[in-house]
Amino acid sequence: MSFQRFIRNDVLPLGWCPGCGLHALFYATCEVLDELDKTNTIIVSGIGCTARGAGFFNLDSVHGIHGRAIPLAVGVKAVNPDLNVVVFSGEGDITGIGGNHLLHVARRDDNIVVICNNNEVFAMTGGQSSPTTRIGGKTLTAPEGNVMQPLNIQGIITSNKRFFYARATPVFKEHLKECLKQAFEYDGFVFVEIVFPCIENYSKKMDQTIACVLKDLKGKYKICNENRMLKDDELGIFRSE
Ligand SMILES: Cc1ncc(C[n+]2csc(CCOP(=O)(O)OP(=O)(O)O)c2C)c(N)n1
Ligand code: SF4
Ligand SMILES: [Mg+2]
Repeated sequence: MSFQRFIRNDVLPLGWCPGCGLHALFYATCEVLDELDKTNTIIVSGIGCTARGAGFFNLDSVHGIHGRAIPLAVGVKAVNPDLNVVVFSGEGDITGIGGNHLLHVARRDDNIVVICNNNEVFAMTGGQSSPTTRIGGKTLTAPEGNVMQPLNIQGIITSNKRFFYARATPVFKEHLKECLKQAFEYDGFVFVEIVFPCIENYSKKMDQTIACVLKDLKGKYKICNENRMLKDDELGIFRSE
């Protein structure tokens, strides 16, 4: 078998910018689906650059509306409990407009996987500040630099009794794949945060080339192999059991 079986080659290219982390994220996901033989997977998304992943996979998918990927996924799981229900959406979708759904799906421990691509901006609409824009990050709506504290996603997820939170980046591919493997095999609510800033509508505007972004990610993050709260500069998995 090959990971290629999970890609809808007839629709490529789907139009993501050169250097965007989404390419590597989706290819790595196909490799993991292939290795686990997860043909029972369905992809659910909202709206945004990340959400266009719903059309990338050679799987059943629901490309929904902005902010409502999680309730759609919960509905799919409720009537098809045997499916591996996987949400792909941006942090604007999942933690901004859809933030209320996130609180409650995590509290209820619904058995779905949410893979949230945190690129720090509303990328598809041109690069407005999002709930996770770093302090000092320059965006369309904060040209002098964001002054607000970014949302602590890990804190929200891990405040529940049962939880699974992972942070990964496509820059460390093997670690990303390990996170996705554990995510697809966990029984309960899973949140995987993917960190990779939007190249075109964020980093470029701060005069950062793709090479700078990759170098920064490689230099900033260390992989934590302990099961504990991750520091801001760590990648890893923190799960309750
Ligand atoms: C209800 C609604 N509000 C606003 C929009 C406009 N809109 C489309 S994509 C988007 C932001 C996407 O940001 P994010 O979810 O972070 O995804 P990204 O493009 O960064 O991957 C917005 C605000 C919309 N489509 N629907
Ligand atoms: S606008 Fe940003 S997030 Fe969207 S495809 Fe381009 S680099 Fe990726
Ligand atoms: Mg975004």
